[in-house]
Amino acid sequence: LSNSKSNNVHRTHYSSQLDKSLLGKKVRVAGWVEDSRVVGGIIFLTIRDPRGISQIVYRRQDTQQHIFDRALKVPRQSAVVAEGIVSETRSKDTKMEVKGEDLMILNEAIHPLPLDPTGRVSSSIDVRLDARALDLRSPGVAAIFTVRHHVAQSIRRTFSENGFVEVSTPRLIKAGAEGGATLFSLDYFGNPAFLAQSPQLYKEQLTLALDRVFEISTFFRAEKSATRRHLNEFVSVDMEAAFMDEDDVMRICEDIIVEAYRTVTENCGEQLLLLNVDVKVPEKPFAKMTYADAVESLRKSGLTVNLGDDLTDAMLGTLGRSRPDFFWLTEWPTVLKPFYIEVTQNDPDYTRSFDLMKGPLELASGGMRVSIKEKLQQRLSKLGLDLNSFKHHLSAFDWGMPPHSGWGLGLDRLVMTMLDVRNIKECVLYPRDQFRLVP
Ligand code: AMO
Repeated sequence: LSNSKSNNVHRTHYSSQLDKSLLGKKVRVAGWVEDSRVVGGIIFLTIRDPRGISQIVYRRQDTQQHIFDRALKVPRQSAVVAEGIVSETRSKDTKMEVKGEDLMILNEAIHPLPLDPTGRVSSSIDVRLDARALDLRSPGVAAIFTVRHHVAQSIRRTFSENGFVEVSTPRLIKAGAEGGATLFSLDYFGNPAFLAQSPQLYKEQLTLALDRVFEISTFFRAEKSATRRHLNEFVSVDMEAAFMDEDDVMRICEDIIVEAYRTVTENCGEQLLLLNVDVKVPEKPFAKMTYADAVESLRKSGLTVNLGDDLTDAMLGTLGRSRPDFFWLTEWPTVLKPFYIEVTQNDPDYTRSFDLMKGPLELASGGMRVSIKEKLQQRLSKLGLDLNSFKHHLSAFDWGMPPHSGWGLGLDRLVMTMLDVRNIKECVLYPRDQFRLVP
Protein backbone atom coordinates (compact mmCIF):
# COMPACT_ATOMS: atom_id res chain seq x y z
CA LEU A 1 0.00 0.00 0.00
CA SER A 2 2.70 2.47 1.03
CA ASN A 3 4.68 1.81 -2.17
CA SER A 4 2.06 3.53 -4.24
CA LYS A 5 3.33 6.87 -5.60
CA SER A 6 0.06 8.75 -5.33
CA ASN A 7 -2.19 7.55 -2.55
CA ASN A 8 -5.33 9.02 -4.02
CA VAL A 9 -5.30 7.46 -7.48
CA HIS A 10 -4.78 3.72 -7.23
CA ARG A 11 -6.92 1.00 -5.77
CA THR A 12 -5.33 -2.04 -4.18
CA HIS A 13 -8.36 -4.25 -4.86
CA TYR A 14 -11.62 -4.35 -6.75
CA SER A 15 -14.71 -4.94 -4.60
CA SER A 16 -15.08 -8.49 -5.84
CA GLN A 17 -11.53 -9.28 -4.65
CA LEU A 18 -12.25 -8.53 -0.99
CA ASP A 19 -12.47 -11.94 0.65
CA LYS A 20 -11.51 -13.79 3.84
CA SER A 21 -7.86 -14.06 2.79
CA LEU A 22 -7.56 -10.31 3.30
CA LEU A 23 -9.05 -10.30 6.80
CA GLY A 24 -7.19 -7.72 8.94
CA LYS A 25 -5.29 -6.30 5.94
CA LYS A 26 -5.32 -2.67 4.90
CA VAL A 27 -6.89 -2.09 1.43
CA ARG A 28 -7.89 0.81 -0.74
CA VAL A 29 -11.02 0.64 -2.91
CA ALA A 30 -11.81 3.20 -5.58
CA GLY A 31 -15.10 3.97 -7.23
CA TRP A 32 -18.32 5.93 -6.78
CA VAL A 33 -20.49 6.35 -3.72
CA GLU A 34 -23.68 4.52 -4.50
CA ASP A 35 -25.33 4.77 -1.13
CA SER A 36 -24.73 6.30 2.25
CA ARG A 37 -26.64 5.42 5.43
CA VAL A 38 -26.11 6.75 8.91
CA VAL A 39 -27.23 4.58 11.81
CA GLY A 40 -26.42 6.04 15.21
CA GLY A 41 -22.74 6.90 15.14
CA ILE A 42 -21.98 4.65 12.18
CA ILE A 43 -21.80 5.58 8.49
CA PHE A 44 -22.24 2.81 5.91
CA LEU A 45 -20.84 3.85 2.51
CA THR A 46 -21.52 1.63 -0.47
CA ILE A 47 -18.87 2.13 -3.13
CA ARG A 48 -19.39 0.77 -6.63
CA ASP A 49 -16.52 -0.08 -8.92
CA PRO A 50 -16.57 -1.95 -12.26
CA ARG A 51 -16.60 -5.32 -10.47
CA GLY A 52 -19.30 -4.78 -7.89
CA ILE A 53 -19.87 -3.01 -4.58
CA SER A 54 -18.00 -2.83 -1.29
CA GLN A 55 -19.20 -1.59 2.04
CA ILE A 56 -17.04 0.80 4.04
CA VAL A 57 -18.03 1.38 7.64
CA TYR A 58 -16.92 4.51 9.53
CA ARG A 59 -17.52 4.45 13.30
CA ARG A 60 -17.47 7.81 15.05
CA GLN A 61 -15.39 6.59 17.98
CA ASP A 62 -12.77 4.86 15.74
CA THR A 63 -12.45 7.47 12.95
CA GLN A 64 -10.63 10.79 12.90
CA GLN A 65 -13.18 13.58 13.21
CA HIS A 66 -12.46 15.20 9.82
CA ILE A 67 -12.65 11.85 7.99
CA PHE A 68 -15.92 11.01 9.72
CA ASP A 69 -17.33 14.42 8.71
CA ARG A 70 -16.19 13.87 5.15
CA ALA A 71 -17.90 10.47 5.01
CA LEU A 72 -21.02 12.05 6.42
CA LYS A 73 -21.18 14.75 3.75
CA VAL A 74 -19.94 12.98 0.61
CA PRO A 75 -22.63 13.30 -2.09
CA ARG A 76 -23.75 10.11 -3.82
CA GLN A 77 -21.98 9.28 -7.10
CA SER A 78 -18.85 11.23 -6.11
CA ALA A 79 -15.56 9.62 -7.14
CA VAL A 80 -13.76 8.44 -4.01
CA VAL A 81 -10.94 6.31 -2.69
CA ALA A 82 -11.60 4.69 0.68
CA GLU A 83 -8.95 3.08 2.82
CA GLY A 84 -9.40 0.73 5.75
CA ILE A 85 -9.08 -2.72 7.24
CA VAL A 86 -10.92 -5.73 5.82
CA SER A 87 -13.28 -7.21 8.42
CA GLU A 88 -16.18 -9.63 8.73
CA THR A 89 -19.64 -8.36 7.88
CA ARG A 90 -23.25 -9.14 8.66
CA SER A 91 -24.35 -7.51 5.38
CA LYS A 92 -25.99 -9.80 2.82
CA ASP A 93 -24.76 -7.76 -0.15
CA THR A 94 -20.99 -8.06 0.36
CA LYS A 95 -18.66 -10.87 1.45
CA MET A 96 -16.57 -8.58 3.66
CA GLU A 97 -16.70 -5.02 4.85
CA VAL A 98 -13.95 -2.46 5.22
CA LYS A 99 -13.45 -0.69 8.54
CA GLY A 100 -12.93 2.81 7.17
CA GLU A 101 -9.84 4.75 8.22
CA ASP A 102 -9.56 7.29 5.46
CA LEU A 103 -11.71 8.69 2.67
CA MET A 104 -10.51 10.81 -0.23
CA ILE A 105 -13.13 12.60 -2.27
CA LEU A 106 -11.56 13.03 -5.70
CA ASN A 107 -14.53 14.64 -7.38
CA GLU A 108 -17.79 15.56 -5.79
CA ALA A 109 -20.92 14.79 -7.81
CA ILE A 110 -23.07 17.90 -8.12
CA HIS A 111 -26.73 17.26 -7.30
CA PRO A 112 -29.35 17.06 -8.61
CA LEU A 113 -27.87 14.62 -11.14
CA PRO A 114 -29.72 14.26 -14.46
CA LEU A 115 -30.53 10.61 -13.73
CA ASP A 116 -30.19 7.97 -11.07
CA PRO A 117 -27.61 5.39 -12.17
CA THR A 118 -28.71 2.95 -9.45
CA GLY A 119 -31.86 2.43 -11.51
CA ARG A 120 -34.18 3.10 -8.54
CA VAL A 121 -35.70 6.02 -10.45
CA SER A 122 -36.10 5.23 -14.15
CA SER A 123 -35.51 7.79 -16.92
CA SER A 124 -36.56 8.08 -20.55
CA ILE A 125 -34.10 6.99 -23.24
CA ASP A 126 -33.54 10.64 -24.24
CA VAL A 127 -32.65 11.74 -20.71
CA ARG A 128 -30.34 8.74 -20.50
CA LEU A 129 -28.63 9.44 -23.82
CA ASP A 130 -28.15 13.11 -22.88
CA ALA A 131 -26.21 11.92 -19.82
CA ARG A 132 -24.84 8.75 -21.37
CA ALA A 133 -21.57 8.67 -19.41
CA LEU A 134 -23.53 8.67 -16.14
CA ASP A 135 -26.18 6.30 -17.52
CA LEU A 136 -23.39 3.79 -18.19
CA ARG A 137 -22.54 3.64 -14.52
CA SER A 138 -25.72 1.64 -14.10
CA PRO A 139 -24.62 -2.03 -14.19
CA GLY A 140 -27.46 -3.13 -16.49
CA VAL A 141 -26.49 -0.52 -19.07
CA ALA A 142 -22.76 -1.24 -18.81
CA ALA A 143 -23.53 -4.97 -19.22
CA ILE A 144 -24.72 -4.41 -22.81
CA PHE A 145 -21.35 -2.94 -23.72
CA THR A 146 -19.37 -5.64 -21.97
CA VAL A 147 -21.32 -8.19 -24.03
CA ARG A 148 -20.73 -6.10 -27.15
CA HIS A 149 -17.00 -6.13 -26.43
CA HIS A 150 -17.01 -9.94 -26.20
CA VAL A 151 -19.00 -10.20 -29.44
CA ALA A 152 -16.47 -8.02 -31.29
CA GLN A 153 -13.52 -9.91 -29.80
CA SER A 154 -15.06 -13.22 -30.82
CA ILE A 155 -15.71 -12.01 -34.37
CA ARG A 156 -12.09 -10.86 -34.73
CA ARG A 157 -10.85 -14.20 -33.41
CA THR A 158 -13.02 -16.29 -35.73
CA PHE A 159 -11.96 -14.28 -38.77
CA SER A 160 -8.27 -14.49 -37.81
CA GLU A 161 -8.51 -18.25 -37.30
CA ASN A 162 -9.92 -18.51 -40.82
CA GLY A 163 -7.06 -16.62 -42.45
CA PHE A 164 -8.75 -13.21 -42.74
CA VAL A 165 -6.75 -9.99 -42.49
CA GLU A 166 -8.32 -7.01 -40.67
CA VAL A 167 -8.33 -3.89 -42.84
CA SER A 168 -9.36 -0.23 -42.53
CA THR A 169 -10.81 1.39 -45.63
CA PRO A 170 -11.51 5.13 -46.10
CA ARG A 171 -14.48 6.91 -44.60
CA LEU A 172 -13.96 9.93 -46.85
CA ILE A 173 -14.94 9.01 -50.37
CA LYS A 174 -15.78 10.50 -53.74
CA ALA A 175 -18.62 8.18 -54.79
CA GLY A 176 -21.00 5.85 -53.01
CA ALA A 177 -21.52 2.15 -53.53
CA GLU A 178 -24.97 1.53 -52.11
CA GLY A 179 -26.99 4.05 -54.15
CA GLY A 180 -26.40 7.81 -54.36
CA ALA A 181 -29.31 9.19 -52.36
CA THR A 182 -28.20 7.99 -48.96
CA LEU A 183 -24.80 9.68 -48.66
CA PHE A 184 -23.84 12.44 -46.24
CA SER A 185 -21.95 15.06 -48.22
CA LEU A 186 -19.20 17.32 -46.99
CA ASP A 187 -16.72 19.86 -48.24
CA TYR A 188 -13.30 18.40 -48.98
CA PHE A 189 -10.98 21.37 -49.54
CA GLY A 190 -13.50 23.02 -51.81
CA ASN A 191 -14.59 19.80 -53.53
CA PRO A 192 -17.61 17.65 -52.75
CA ALA A 193 -16.96 14.43 -50.83
CA PHE A 194 -19.07 11.92 -48.92
CA LEU A 195 -19.02 9.73 -45.84
CA ALA A 196 -18.80 6.05 -46.76
CA GLN A 197 -21.97 3.93 -46.51
CA SER A 198 -19.98 0.70 -46.54
CA PRO A 199 -16.49 -0.54 -47.49
CA GLN A 200 -18.02 -2.42 -50.42
CA LEU A 201 -15.79 -1.41 -53.34
CA TYR A 202 -12.58 -1.38 -51.29
CA LYS A 203 -13.14 -4.78 -49.73
CA GLU A 204 -13.80 -6.25 -53.17
CA GLN A 205 -10.62 -4.72 -54.60
CA LEU A 206 -8.59 -5.98 -51.65
CA THR A 207 -9.39 -9.62 -52.44
CA LEU A 208 -7.11 -9.40 -55.45
CA ALA A 209 -4.10 -8.97 -53.20
CA LEU A 210 -5.02 -9.92 -49.62
CA ASP A 211 -7.31 -12.84 -50.50
CA ARG A 212 -9.52 -12.68 -47.38
CA VAL A 213 -10.29 -9.42 -45.60
CA PHE A 214 -12.59 -8.18 -42.87
CA GLU A 215 -13.38 -4.82 -41.32
CA ILE A 216 -15.36 -3.84 -38.23
CA SER A 217 -16.11 -0.18 -38.52
CA THR A 218 -18.52 2.72 -38.48
CA PHE A 219 -20.43 3.64 -41.65
CA PHE A 220 -23.03 6.26 -42.47
CA ARG A 221 -26.47 6.30 -44.05
CA ALA A 222 -28.25 9.60 -44.63
CA GLU A 223 -31.75 8.15 -44.32
CA LYS A 224 -34.34 9.85 -42.15
CA SER A 225 -35.71 6.56 -40.92
CA ALA A 226 -37.39 6.49 -37.54
CA THR A 227 -37.40 2.80 -36.70
CA ARG A 228 -36.03 0.83 -33.77
CA ARG A 229 -33.37 -0.76 -35.96
CA HIS A 230 -31.90 2.10 -38.05
CA LEU A 231 -29.25 4.65 -37.15
CA ASN A 232 -27.43 7.16 -39.32
CA GLU A 233 -24.11 5.93 -38.01
CA PHE A 234 -23.80 2.19 -37.43
CA VAL A 235 -21.07 -0.40 -37.07
CA SER A 236 -20.79 -2.93 -39.82
CA VAL A 237 -18.85 -6.17 -39.78
CA ASP A 238 -17.75 -6.66 -43.38
CA MET A 239 -15.94 -9.52 -45.03
CA GLU A 240 -14.86 -10.38 -48.56
CA ALA A 241 -13.04 -13.46 -49.79
CA ALA A 242 -11.44 -14.44 -53.08
CA PHE A 243 -12.26 -17.83 -54.63
CA MET A 244 -15.38 -18.28 -52.54
CA ASP A 245 -19.02 -18.41 -53.57
CA GLU A 246 -22.16 -17.38 -51.70
CA ASP A 247 -22.49 -20.73 -49.91
CA ASP A 248 -18.91 -20.52 -48.61
CA VAL A 249 -19.38 -17.07 -47.11
CA MET A 250 -22.77 -17.97 -45.64
CA ARG A 251 -21.04 -20.79 -43.77
CA ILE A 252 -18.45 -18.31 -42.48
CA CYS A 253 -21.26 -16.05 -41.33
CA GLU A 254 -22.85 -18.94 -39.44
CA ASP A 255 -19.49 -19.68 -37.76
CA ILE A 256 -19.08 -16.02 -36.80
CA ILE A 257 -22.55 -15.87 -35.25
CA VAL A 258 -22.42 -19.21 -33.45
CA GLU A 259 -18.96 -18.43 -32.03
CA ALA A 260 -20.12 -14.98 -30.88
CA TYR A 261 -23.09 -16.53 -29.05
CA ARG A 262 -20.86 -19.21 -27.55
CA THR A 263 -18.30 -16.64 -26.38
CA VAL A 264 -21.00 -14.57 -24.71
CA THR A 265 -22.57 -17.54 -22.92
CA GLU A 266 -19.12 -18.57 -21.68
CA ASN A 267 -17.85 -15.15 -20.61
CA CYS A 268 -20.82 -12.97 -19.76
CA GLY A 269 -22.86 -14.99 -17.26
CA GLU A 270 -22.98 -12.09 -14.82
CA GLN A 271 -24.07 -9.61 -17.50
CA LEU A 272 -26.77 -11.93 -18.87
CA LEU A 273 -28.12 -12.35 -15.35
CA LEU A 274 -28.26 -8.57 -14.89
CA LEU A 275 -30.00 -8.20 -18.25
CA ASN A 276 -32.31 -11.08 -17.41
CA VAL A 277 -31.82 -12.71 -20.79
CA ASP A 278 -31.32 -16.33 -21.73
CA VAL A 279 -28.86 -16.48 -24.63
CA LYS A 280 -28.96 -19.80 -26.50
CA VAL A 281 -26.23 -20.75 -28.95
CA PRO A 282 -27.94 -21.24 -32.34
CA GLU A 283 -27.53 -24.43 -34.32
CA LYS A 284 -25.79 -24.60 -37.69
CA PRO A 285 -26.65 -24.67 -40.52
CA PHE A 286 -29.37 -22.02 -40.44
CA ALA A 287 -32.58 -22.66 -42.38
CA LYS A 288 -32.76 -21.33 -45.97
CA MET A 289 -35.69 -19.91 -47.86
CA THR A 290 -35.63 -18.36 -51.32
CA TYR A 291 -37.21 -14.97 -51.92
CA ALA A 292 -39.70 -16.66 -54.30
CA ASP A 293 -40.75 -19.11 -51.57
CA ALA A 294 -41.09 -16.22 -49.13
CA VAL A 295 -43.43 -14.44 -51.55
CA GLU A 296 -45.43 -17.63 -51.99
CA SER A 297 -45.72 -18.10 -48.23
CA LEU A 298 -46.78 -14.47 -47.73
CA ARG A 299 -49.47 -14.86 -50.35
CA LYS A 300 -50.74 -17.93 -48.52
CA SER A 301 -50.94 -15.76 -45.39
CA GLY A 302 -53.26 -13.45 -47.31
CA LEU A 303 -50.82 -10.64 -48.13
CA THR A 304 -50.72 -9.00 -51.54
CA VAL A 305 -47.20 -9.23 -52.92
CA ASN A 306 -45.79 -9.72 -56.41
CA LEU A 307 -42.50 -11.25 -57.48
CA GLY A 308 -40.03 -8.35 -57.68
CA ASP A 309 -41.62 -6.39 -54.82
CA ASP A 310 -39.43 -5.52 -51.87
CA LEU A 311 -40.54 -7.15 -48.64
CA THR A 312 -42.07 -4.55 -46.34
CA ASP A 313 -41.71 -4.48 -42.56
CA ALA A 314 -45.17 -6.01 -42.25
CA MET A 315 -44.17 -8.86 -44.58
CA LEU A 316 -40.89 -9.51 -42.76
CA GLY A 317 -42.90 -9.45 -39.54
CA THR A 318 -45.22 -12.13 -40.89
CA LEU A 319 -42.28 -14.26 -42.09
CA GLY A 320 -40.34 -13.72 -38.87
CA ARG A 321 -43.21 -14.63 -36.55
CA SER A 322 -43.22 -18.18 -37.81
CA ARG A 323 -39.40 -18.28 -37.97
CA PRO A 324 -38.05 -16.74 -34.75
CA ASP A 325 -34.55 -18.17 -35.23
CA PHE A 326 -31.81 -17.33 -37.72
CA PHE A 327 -32.72 -18.04 -41.33
CA TRP A 328 -31.43 -17.10 -44.78
CA LEU A 329 -33.53 -15.37 -47.40
CA THR A 330 -31.78 -16.11 -50.69
CA GLU A 331 -31.93 -15.37 -54.43
CA TRP A 332 -33.39 -11.88 -54.30
CA PRO A 333 -34.61 -10.23 -57.53
CA THR A 334 -31.90 -8.34 -59.41
CA VAL A 335 -33.91 -5.10 -59.24
CA LEU A 336 -33.72 -5.18 -55.44
CA LYS A 337 -29.98 -5.75 -55.17
CA PRO A 338 -26.96 -3.50 -55.86
CA PHE A 339 -24.98 -3.61 -59.12
CA TYR A 340 -22.15 -5.66 -57.65
CA ILE A 341 -24.24 -8.77 -56.91
CA GLU A 342 -23.96 -11.60 -59.45
CA VAL A 343 -27.11 -12.91 -61.15
CA THR A 344 -28.10 -16.57 -61.11
CA GLN A 345 -27.08 -18.77 -64.02
CA ASN A 346 -30.65 -19.81 -64.92
CA ASP A 347 -32.38 -16.47 -64.61
CA PRO A 348 -30.73 -13.02 -64.78
CA ASP A 349 -33.74 -11.55 -63.00
CA TYR A 350 -32.56 -13.21 -59.78
CA THR A 351 -29.27 -12.93 -57.89
CA ARG A 352 -26.82 -15.09 -55.99
CA SER A 353 -27.60 -13.06 -52.90
CA PHE A 354 -28.76 -13.59 -49.33
CA ASP A 355 -30.01 -11.73 -46.32
CA LEU A 356 -29.56 -13.18 -42.86
CA MET A 357 -32.70 -12.80 -40.78
CA LYS A 358 -33.34 -13.34 -37.07
CA GLY A 359 -37.11 -13.43 -36.91
CA PRO A 360 -38.25 -10.20 -38.61
CA LEU A 361 -34.87 -8.44 -38.22
CA GLU A 362 -32.38 -8.28 -41.10
CA LEU A 363 -28.91 -8.78 -39.69
CA ALA A 364 -26.69 -9.19 -42.73
CA SER A 365 -26.70 -9.17 -46.49
CA GLY A 366 -24.26 -10.27 -49.13
CA GLY A 367 -23.64 -12.62 -52.00
CA MET A 368 -21.47 -13.68 -54.88
CA ARG A 369 -20.09 -10.62 -56.67
CA VAL A 370 -19.77 -9.72 -60.31
CA SER A 371 -16.04 -10.17 -61.00
CA ILE A 372 -15.98 -9.52 -64.79
CA LYS A 373 -15.47 -5.89 -65.72
CA GLU A 374 -17.82 -5.82 -68.74
CA LYS A 375 -20.67 -7.33 -66.73
CA LEU A 376 -20.14 -4.78 -63.99
CA GLN A 377 -20.11 -1.92 -66.52
CA GLN A 378 -23.38 -3.18 -67.98
CA ARG A 379 -25.00 -3.34 -64.54
CA LEU A 380 -23.82 0.19 -63.68
CA SER A 381 -25.02 1.59 -67.01
CA LYS A 382 -28.41 -0.10 -66.66
CA LEU A 383 -28.87 1.72 -63.34
CA GLY A 384 -27.90 5.02 -65.01
CA LEU A 385 -24.76 5.32 -62.86
CA ASP A 386 -21.79 7.26 -64.24
CA LEU A 387 -19.04 4.81 -65.26
CA ASN A 388 -16.45 7.54 -64.90
CA SER A 389 -17.06 7.91 -61.18
CA PHE A 390 -16.30 4.19 -60.81
CA LYS A 391 -13.18 4.22 -62.99
CA HIS A 392 -10.72 3.47 -60.19
CA HIS A 393 -12.82 0.58 -58.98
CA LEU A 394 -13.32 -0.75 -62.51
CA SER A 395 -9.61 -0.66 -63.32
CA ALA A 396 -8.95 -3.18 -60.51
CA PHE A 397 -10.97 -5.64 -62.61
CA ASP A 398 -8.21 -5.45 -65.26
CA TRP A 399 -5.58 -6.61 -62.78
CA GLY A 400 -6.64 -10.21 -62.27
CA MET A 401 -9.72 -9.79 -60.08
CA PRO A 402 -10.55 -13.20 -58.58
CA PRO A 403 -14.11 -14.48 -58.24
CA HIS A 404 -15.19 -13.33 -54.78
CA SER A 405 -18.04 -13.17 -52.31
CA GLY A 406 -18.79 -11.43 -49.06
CA TRP A 407 -21.28 -9.90 -46.69
CA GLY A 408 -21.95 -7.05 -44.30
CA LEU A 409 -23.43 -7.69 -40.85
CA GLY A 410 -24.79 -4.99 -38.53
CA LEU A 411 -22.94 -5.30 -35.22
CA ASP A 412 -25.41 -3.09 -33.34
CA ARG A 413 -28.26 -5.25 -34.61
CA LEU A 414 -26.47 -8.46 -33.69
CA VAL A 415 -26.07 -7.30 -30.08
CA MET A 416 -29.65 -6.03 -30.07
CA THR A 417 -31.09 -9.37 -31.15
CA MET A 418 -28.75 -11.42 -28.96
CA LEU A 419 -29.80 -9.50 -25.84
CA ASP A 420 -33.42 -9.20 -26.93
CA VAL A 421 -33.25 -5.40 -26.74
CA ARG A 422 -36.09 -3.53 -28.43
CA ASN A 423 -34.26 -0.40 -29.55
CA ILE A 424 -30.89 -0.36 -31.35
CA LYS A 425 -29.97 2.86 -29.46
CA GLU A 426 -29.64 0.83 -26.26
CA CYS A 427 -26.73 -1.04 -27.87
CA VAL A 428 -24.84 2.00 -29.19
CA LEU A 429 -22.91 4.29 -26.86
CA TYR A 430 -23.67 7.58 -28.57
CA PRO A 431 -26.35 6.85 -31.19
CA ARG A 432 -26.92 9.14 -34.13
CA ASP A 433 -30.35 9.56 -35.67
CA GLN A 434 -32.01 12.45 -37.50
CA PHE A 435 -32.81 14.14 -34.17
CA ARG A 436 -29.59 13.48 -32.31
CA LEU A 437 -26.06 14.69 -32.96
CA VAL A 438 -25.09 15.21 -29.30
CA PRO A 439 -23.50 14.25 -27.01
P1 AMO B 1 -26.62 -3.50 -46.25
O1 AMO B 1 -26.92 -2.13 -46.73
O2 AMO B 1 -27.74 -4.49 -46.28
O3 AMO B 1 -25.48 -4.16 -47.12
O4 AMO B 1 -26.03 -3.43 -44.79
C1 AMO B 1 -25.54 -4.58 -44.15
C2 AMO B 1 -26.08 -4.69 -42.73
O5 AMO B 1 -25.74 -3.52 -41.99
C3 AMO B 1 -26.77 -3.20 -41.08
N1 AMO B 1 -27.29 -1.85 -41.38
C4 AMO B 1 -27.71 -0.96 -40.46
N2 AMO B 1 -27.77 -1.02 -39.12
C5 AMO B 1 -28.26 0.04 -38.47
N3 AMO B 1 -28.68 1.19 -39.08
C6 AMO B 1 -28.64 1.30 -40.41
N4 AMO B 1 -29.04 2.43 -41.01
C7 AMO B 1 -28.14 0.20 -41.18
N5 AMO B 1 -27.95 -0.04 -42.50
C8 AMO B 1 -27.45 -1.27 -42.60
C9 AMO B 1 -27.86 -4.23 -41.25
C10 AMO B 1 -27.60 -4.74 -42.65
O6 AMO B 1 -28.07 -6.05 -42.83
N6 AMO B 1 -22.37 -3.65 -48.89
C11 AMO B 1 -23.48 -4.43 -48.40
C12 AMO B 1 -23.04 -5.69 -47.72
C13 AMO B 1 -22.36 -6.69 -48.64
O7 AMO B 1 -22.96 -7.04 -49.67
O8 AMO B 1 -21.23 -7.11 -48.32
C14 AMO B 1 -24.31 -3.58 -47.46
O9 AMO B 1 -23.90 -2.54 -46.98
O10 AMO B 1 -27.66 -5.24 -40.28
